[in-house]
Amino acid sequence: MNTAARVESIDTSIRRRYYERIRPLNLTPLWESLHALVPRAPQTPCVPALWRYDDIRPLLMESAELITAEEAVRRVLVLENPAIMGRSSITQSLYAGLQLIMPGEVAPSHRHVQSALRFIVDGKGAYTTVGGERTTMYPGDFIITPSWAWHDHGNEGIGGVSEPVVWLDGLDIPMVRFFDAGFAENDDSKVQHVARPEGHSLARFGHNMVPVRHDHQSATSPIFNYPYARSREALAQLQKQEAPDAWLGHKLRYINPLTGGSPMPTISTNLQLLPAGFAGKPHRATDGAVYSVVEGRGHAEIGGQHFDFQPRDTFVVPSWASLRLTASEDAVLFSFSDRPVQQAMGVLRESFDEAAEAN
Ligand code: GTQ
Repeated sequence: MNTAARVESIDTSIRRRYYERIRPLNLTPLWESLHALVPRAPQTPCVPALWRYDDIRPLLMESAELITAEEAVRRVLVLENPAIMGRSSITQSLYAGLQLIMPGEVAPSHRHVQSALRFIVDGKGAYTTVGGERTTMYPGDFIITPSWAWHDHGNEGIGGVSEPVVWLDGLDIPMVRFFDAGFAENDDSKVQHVARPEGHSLARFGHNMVPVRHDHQSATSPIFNYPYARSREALAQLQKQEAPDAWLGHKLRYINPLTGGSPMPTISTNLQLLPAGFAGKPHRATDGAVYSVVEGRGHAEIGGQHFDFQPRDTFVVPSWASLRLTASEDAVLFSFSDRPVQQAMGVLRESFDEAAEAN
């Protein structure tokens, strides 16, 4: 027998004894795990899931009787992917949660390396202050807290309305944890000093114009509130003017006006309109995504599983799971994913062919 033939016929128990001998030296044989380490196609442990707001809202309101926003620092129910419970992750790279702030409450000022987005789901009259500028939050607004920016939230009511406000938090917590790059600080004061008038960033950067002399250096967009009224108006115009894309409907991505890239370095965000009667074709991408339903009812078929959605629901589409969207009424969906990171790595893949349903 030549060497190769002799080795191929070796008893696996001999190999196992060898593995036991190398383990104390912190060594492991690649050939036992190679296929799992470099799979032929993405093998996410995450599963599709939908969180019904009608189920969650009473539980969120109950949380306000258990703990104040101030004691909690952030009173949030974390949306955990059911297949990876205990990791505060909705996908491997993204965190999502529903944050509640009651009238009169304050969520004290702090800052951290993790970037956050807020997508306002329910109620109005709350504000967030980011790096010295305050913005009042309305349903459907997409608001950014950049990495390391001071931020506090409050709810003082507006126009005589005083009601609980709930938003979807999306953060890159799992990414920062993966890189072990997290730092955080509490502020000296609970509420930040407001240094600039409300709407200042939007006036400077939010009209397809930017100040000729500005010193914005950050990797995050200089706009930190993308108001729903404006984004919705764009979709309404498009709906009148052109046919919807067969896969996505009318889908726009938010941009950093200084770069044309995503408003946040780690998270891309989108708003899409599915016209009543829309029956989209299946598509998939390696960036798993979180969706928040703003308007309308419809259906998402995610990796072969079926979910009916209605306003304020949240659902998650795992990496490389096929997604098919249909709408019985005009429906508007906000979504976010780790796309900019995958693009920076050169690994983003997506498929819009008719065969996306296979696998
Ligand atoms: O509002 O600062 O859902 O720091 C998780 C961590 C929200 C926030 C979250 C946070 C925040």
